[in-house]
Amino acid sequence: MTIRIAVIGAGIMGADHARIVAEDLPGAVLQVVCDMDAARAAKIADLYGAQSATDPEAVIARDDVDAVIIASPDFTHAPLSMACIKAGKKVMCEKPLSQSSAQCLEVMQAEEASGEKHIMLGFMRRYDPAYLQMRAALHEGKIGRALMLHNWHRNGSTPAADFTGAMAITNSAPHEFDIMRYLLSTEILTITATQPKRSDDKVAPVVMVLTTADNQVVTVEVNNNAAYGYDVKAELVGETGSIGTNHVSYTRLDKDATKSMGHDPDWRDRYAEAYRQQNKAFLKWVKGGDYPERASSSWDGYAASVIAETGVKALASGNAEPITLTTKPEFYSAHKGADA
Ligand code: ISE
Repeated sequence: MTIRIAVIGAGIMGADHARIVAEDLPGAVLQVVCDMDAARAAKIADLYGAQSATDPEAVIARDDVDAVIIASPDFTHAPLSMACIKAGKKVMCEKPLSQSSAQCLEVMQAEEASGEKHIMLGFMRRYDPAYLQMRAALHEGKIGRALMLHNWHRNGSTPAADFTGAMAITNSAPHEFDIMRYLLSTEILTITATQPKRSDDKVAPVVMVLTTADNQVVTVEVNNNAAYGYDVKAELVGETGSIGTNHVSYTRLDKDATKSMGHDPDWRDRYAEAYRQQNKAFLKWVKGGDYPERASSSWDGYAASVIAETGVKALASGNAEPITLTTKPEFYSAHKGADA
């Protein structure tokens, strides 16, 4: 059975998910691309012979749509995920589930009331080979007990013109907030956040230090104006060793007595394989598989949202702020499922 997928949002991520579904996801067809900008929806849809639309709720309800990928603006993620639950459609929702943890709780309550999982979140680093090898090394005892996790998240320039320091925490850092919980299999207890001052009016980096329920320390630098390229890396430090990402280029240019390798322009290139694997896992689940063990669920989306909200508070207060999660519903307990 070919799964007919609707992609909601025809911006940077929606266009990339439409391409993956249409060109690199055997067993799926790109049925419709939906965007409030009809011309933008049609431009992407026409590339792949799909239909286009402008009403997301109507698209979600369509009988010829089996599953949904939400890649519309952040504020639409929770209400459209709720619409998918109501329509009985499984959804891969780009991060964040919501920048409001209260709204995440509403989605969780609706999902639990439906009696089955409907939502996978687009924290694609859980499907990135580098992070998976780091997690495997930890589980195989290669570095001993985890002590620290260092993260550097650098964009060449801010993803949006009105980007702020708080958005570095709520828009970019949720990737780190999710992957640190997945790598370390723990919850986060406290967060501090601070910024250096730039000499210009660009958004300065945000540096965060977090502590975990297993007495570990996690550092996160988010620099949305690194200038030199898209450069995301991490290092997991254990008691007997350390393992870090080592993203290499496909080529090295030797010229003028210089060796040089390029940085990726943005996340779509750096995480191309992760997005592909994530969407494969989503399709397998939609086709009747178990909920993917690696998947980031609505609970994980809620946890990332609480950490982000607390990080913004810490940036303002200058203090270490406690992170308080609600009791995890049994519904979201460790899911044993198959992954692609
Ligand atoms: C963007 O929204 C993403 O999700 C990217 O993965 C991240 O690296 C970037 O900083 C965000 O703005």
